[in-house]
Amino acid sequence: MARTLRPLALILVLLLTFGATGGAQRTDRDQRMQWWRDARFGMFIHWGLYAVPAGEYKGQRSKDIGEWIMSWANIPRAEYVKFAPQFNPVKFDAAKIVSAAKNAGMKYLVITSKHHDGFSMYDSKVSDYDIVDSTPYRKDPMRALADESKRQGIKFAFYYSIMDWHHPSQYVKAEGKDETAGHKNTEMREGQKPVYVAYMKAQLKELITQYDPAVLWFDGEWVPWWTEEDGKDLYQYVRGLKPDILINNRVGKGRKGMEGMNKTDQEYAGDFGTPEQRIPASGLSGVDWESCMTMNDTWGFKSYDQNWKSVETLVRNVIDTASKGGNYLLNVGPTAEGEIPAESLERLAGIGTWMAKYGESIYGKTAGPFKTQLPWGRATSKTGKLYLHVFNWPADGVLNVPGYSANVEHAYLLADPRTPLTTEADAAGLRIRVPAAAPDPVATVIVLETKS
Ligand code: H79
Repeated sequence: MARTLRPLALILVLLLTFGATGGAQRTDRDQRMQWWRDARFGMFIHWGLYAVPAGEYKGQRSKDIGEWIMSWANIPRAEYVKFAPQFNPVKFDAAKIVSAAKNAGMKYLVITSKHHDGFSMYDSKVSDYDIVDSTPYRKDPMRALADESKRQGIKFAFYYSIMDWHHPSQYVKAEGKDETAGHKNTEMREGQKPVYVAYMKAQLKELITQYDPAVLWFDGEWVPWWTEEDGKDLYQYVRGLKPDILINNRVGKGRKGMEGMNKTDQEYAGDFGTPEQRIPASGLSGVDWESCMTMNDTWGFKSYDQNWKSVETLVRNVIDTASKGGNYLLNVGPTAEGEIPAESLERLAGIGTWMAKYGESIYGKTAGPFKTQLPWGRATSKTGKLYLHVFNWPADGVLNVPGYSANVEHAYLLADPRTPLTTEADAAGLRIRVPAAAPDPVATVIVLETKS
């Protein structure tokens, strides 16, 4: 009995862990995921009313994230709405933002249509609390961004928060907190959930039918009144409106905290896992995931956050993520005037310089074959080719690839394909003779072409 049960149990666990959602065939899923798996690198944009206070309320500053100011500064709705008449992003330039993403080597962008504060960044017909109806700007920047993305050939996508600090269905019940302020959890008023779900569905229908987003990136799903059943229903609703759309795992209750991958006790809604502010320690085979990360310590603009990551760190994060089979979604937080901060633009340009030279090693590539992490860097691969990303260049002119025994036909620097590198195989693995000095201080890419 036990003997026949064991394989069945194993199959069940595998199904629960890697199963696609909503009964979709693996092939359908593979088809709609294809562009996203190839893309590997996208831009996250957190932009909303919170850019007006820019991390400061009545002289109070915080280490906390900018878009959560309504929560950490305990701002009641009636006060927070006063940022709307001050929001006039006259320097917003869709072409400049899309070009910045493209030149950085990003293949898609995901922008906040509505964050936890409940303010809609597009012209919604089911709310007046939006950028067209309640700010002096009176224009729809999402329209401009969607159009410009199409023009420049980059995928356009929306973030949407389930938790809503503005909607009358929700309120806050916490010691010392205003009932109408922001908080990490909202309570749902008796009988109001169907009203709120109908509101979300009306907004999602507007977003999908009018802007044709490639992805819906949900968030704020952890509130106690949102259930996995609600998540599955919303997933099906969104997919029904656009059959090939991609939906993250925060639509339902699958996500395991900031680690972002799904819990494995059942089948959860969503097409990909969402680690936040981290890159998994090792590759995860057979699952799709995307690590989202900030360039400094905030998502929404804060005037005084200067804790910027270096270009070297950011490029290596792109590589690290791709080497583990995931995507990297890197955030920018435009100001209330509508501009990406100069520090972010500089970093995007720096990443772009590296990507222009070495992008082939990232796009359409997946995890390398190594079981343990390489001592000097990372590896990505595609049938017949292995890309070695060297972070720490060897001092003795020999790069050791431990445990690697494939038959290497050609070895060369990706930036110099016509100069062959000498390789020798031995019991310990492969040895590659390399130039004395690192050709690229951020990451040099060596290509190994193998016999298939
Ligand atoms: O939009 C950005 C942030 O505003 C938002 N997600 C990114 C993409 C964000 N939400 N929360 N946080 C960041 C940090 C708070 C996490 C917590 Fe929880 C919410 C701690 C407890 C509830 C979710 C559930 C994470 C851990 C458990």
